[in-house]
Amino acid sequence: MVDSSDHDRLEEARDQLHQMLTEDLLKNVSVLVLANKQDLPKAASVTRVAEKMNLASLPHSCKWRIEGTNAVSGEGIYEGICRRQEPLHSASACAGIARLT
Ligand SMILES: Nc1nc2c(ncn2[C@@H]2O[C@H](COP(=O)(O)OP(=O)(O)OP(=O)(O)O)[C@@H](O)[C@H]2O)c(=O)[nH]1
Ligand SMILES: [Mg+2]
Repeated sequence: MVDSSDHDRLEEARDQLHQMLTEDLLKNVSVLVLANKQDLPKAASVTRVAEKMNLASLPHSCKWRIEGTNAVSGEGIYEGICRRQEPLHSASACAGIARLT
């Protein structure tokens, strides 16, 4: 879960995610990114969070999906977790970013 309104720390989140995914043990994991605080006016859009997190550059073996959430109301969280069985977008499917907004 990342704070979409904390623009500076999105870079830190990006670096942490990409670093973690270089670990051998994590090489086959799927990634669900919850772009939280979507209700705040200064929040980056889900598309923008995906771009800032550089999701499209994750290794091709890594399936990922991004979902906008509001952790206060719960919006998006159920959808994000309950859709986990659905195929995630592969990193090569850049068009997936647009479909997720
Ligand atoms: N408006 C809004 N507020 C949220 C949301 N999720 C969490 N919060 C509020 O954010 C506050 C906590 O902020 P966080 O960013 O999680 O934590 P922090 O104190 O900034 O500490 P860090 O973990 O270092 O970022 C609490 O008051 C939560 O109620 C959300 O989706 N929308
Ligand atoms: Mg914070």
